[in-house]
Amino acid sequence: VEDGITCPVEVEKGLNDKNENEEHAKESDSDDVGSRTLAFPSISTADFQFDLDRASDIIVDTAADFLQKFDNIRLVLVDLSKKSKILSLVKEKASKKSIDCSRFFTFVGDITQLYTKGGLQCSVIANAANWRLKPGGGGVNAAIFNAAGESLHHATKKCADALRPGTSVVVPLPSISPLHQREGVTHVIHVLGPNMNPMRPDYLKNDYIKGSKILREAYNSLFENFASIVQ
Ligand code: AR6
Repeated sequence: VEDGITCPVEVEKGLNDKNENEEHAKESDSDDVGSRTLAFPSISTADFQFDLDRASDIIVDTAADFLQKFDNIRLVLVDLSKKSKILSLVKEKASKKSIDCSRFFTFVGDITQLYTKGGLQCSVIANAANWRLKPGGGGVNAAIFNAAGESLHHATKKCADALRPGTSVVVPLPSISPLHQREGVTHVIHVLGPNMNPMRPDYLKNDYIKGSKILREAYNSLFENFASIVQ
């Protein structure tokens, strides 16, 4: 074990990892931690092609700042695969920063099935959206709009028409949505991150000064919006 690691280096919390999942399910039942939990994907690092090393620094920094300002909340970075590079980078960097690992951790699973498949209760989930806030496309945006059904589309339209890079919008998820009923998700926060993919709008041409600033703003906006729901 290296110096400076305050939490044991965690084994991957996968969907097949019964012990880890049961642990979280128990916590949730005892004090309703689910209503104070935000699950979020790594914004901009797949379709938008943002550098993973820089993104992981930004995730750990902004999460650590946020956890200092608010106790009583929990942040969970989610990705689909055990082999996720962003999850391992974030885990490694978080463990070196003395972040409380019960309040910030990584989880392997589909963000639309965290409770039913993983036993993890999260009332709020974030989406890596597109600027028009349109369903489909691919990645986590398509997964969330598909799982939530038409009602998320309607609810989103009531809240905003579009997003600027670096901003987010809270959408209360109607109780008729399957994602609300099955998974207990009460809010979706759409986040638009910086884009480094030449085939997508607002392409930043590898400008990581601008890109990193926008990614930081995106996470700060996401976490502040989450805090406003919980408070
Ligand atoms: N559950 C958890 N994580 C997921 C899931 C899922 N179901 N699906 C993907 N991820 P991306 P971006 C992870 O590409 O880079 C869309 O088409 C994925 O492995 O969804 O911000 C939008 O419409 C990665 O770690 O978002 C935009 O146009 C992370 O989620 C554009 O892509 C984000 O990957 C946004 O691109």
